[in-house]
Amino acid sequence: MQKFTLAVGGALLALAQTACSDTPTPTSPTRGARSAVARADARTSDHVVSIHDACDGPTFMAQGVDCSRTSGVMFSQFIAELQARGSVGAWHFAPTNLMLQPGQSFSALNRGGEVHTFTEVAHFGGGIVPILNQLSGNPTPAPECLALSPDDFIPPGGSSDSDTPDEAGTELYQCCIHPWMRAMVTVKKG
Ligand SMILES: [Cu+2]
Repeated sequence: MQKFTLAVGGALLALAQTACSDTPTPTSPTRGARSAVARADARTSDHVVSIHDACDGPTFMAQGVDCSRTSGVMFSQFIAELQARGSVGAWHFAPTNLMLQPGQSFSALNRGGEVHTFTEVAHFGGGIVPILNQLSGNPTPAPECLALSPDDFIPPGGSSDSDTPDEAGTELYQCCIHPWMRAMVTVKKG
């Protein structure tokens, strides 16, 4: 257990450093401004996919994992559930199946306490944290998750850019940190 927790903390720490390396100064005012813009984006979209987690701030922060919530699922419980089930229920997108009329827009809003991504992939796969890939049974990263830019990381309270798919069909979205967090967005035929 101790090995797992250290590995996850280290991986996410490395991830945070990588994610910030391209941005000049990721100070909290900048992040706050971006979140405000992002929330406005979510408000004006026709549909919103909510990003949920239940991280317990104190025990996650102790492992080097950023979490803005004050209580919830303790880090040890998170790892135990992931080991037992390959997923952690409170970490999910809602809805998991979104139906759009042609021309409608949508965005994803982070209502949790951790950073997440809402990344379109051709096929569901693993993300960028090897230990979470392993414990969730997604050993091979989705290629799209290996080509993320700093803007793809959605902080608590932030949202993805509003998107209006221009073709009927189904798109797949996943979190590139917690690869069991998945959603399908289907645009009906006009
Ligand atoms: Cu996530």
